[in-house]
Amino acid sequence: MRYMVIALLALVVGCSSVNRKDEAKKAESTVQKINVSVSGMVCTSCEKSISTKVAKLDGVKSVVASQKDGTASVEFDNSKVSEKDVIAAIESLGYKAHIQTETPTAKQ
Ligand SMILES: [Cu+2]
Repeated sequence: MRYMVIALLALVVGCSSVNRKDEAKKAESTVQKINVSVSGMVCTSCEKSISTKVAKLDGVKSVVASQKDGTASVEFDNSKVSEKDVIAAIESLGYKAHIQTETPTAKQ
């Protein structure tokens, strides 16, 4: 009898984990926008090389790099590419990059 319960439990757990995986897959396939703080940009060609490099990543929709603000805002399909890939692409060019908080800042 105990084995029966265990088998039943395994079935229930198995089923619900399959469902959860499907939900996660659906939720993952969304466009996400992040602001990356980039240090080391000194001119407009820095902006351009970062934009070009990040835009080459599969799943990246748009990149706006600003030397003045020291940021790059990146829109990407997070089922294809991750924040880490974006950071790695920027850092491979020799800049320091990290994700800024996504909460809107008051400075204008
Ligand atoms: Cu430059």
